[in-house]
Amino acid sequence: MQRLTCGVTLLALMALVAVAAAEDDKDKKKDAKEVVINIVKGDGDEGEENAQYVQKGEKKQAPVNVTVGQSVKWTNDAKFPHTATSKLKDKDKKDVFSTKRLKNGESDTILFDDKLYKALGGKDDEQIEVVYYCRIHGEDHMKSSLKLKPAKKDKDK
Ligand SMILES: [Cu+2]
Repeated sequence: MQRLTCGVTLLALMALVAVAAAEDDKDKKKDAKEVVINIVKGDGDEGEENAQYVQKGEKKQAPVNVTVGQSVKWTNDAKFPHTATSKLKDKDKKDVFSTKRLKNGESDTILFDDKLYKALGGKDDEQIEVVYYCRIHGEDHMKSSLKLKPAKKDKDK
């Protein structure tokens, strides 16, 4: 009887582990799809005009790795309105990408697909640096970058 109980317990445990592993995979896939950057107040009295672009889970601004196919979601956690706008402009002098004007608490998401990678100057599967800034406060106050690299190609090609 004791052995039976033991076996059943073991089976239940194995099932739990399997479920936990599956959940883990799901989380990883979700993480892999979207990069989250929070716009937060900078230091000092002029911190609102010198807000920082900080990746979720990080403490300070730094270039953020993005793989082609991922989305980047910018959320404004600061008081003043801000944007995340590509430094690069197209031939009509329009932003290659830009979030909308984000008020406190608002978010905007941009998909960095292959088309956008190429529009940003990407080619030959090279990683590129994508500089962006805040259109409202200017790049002297708010500027950061993404390191955008193509996804690994499938083996069959
Ligand atoms: Cu700003």
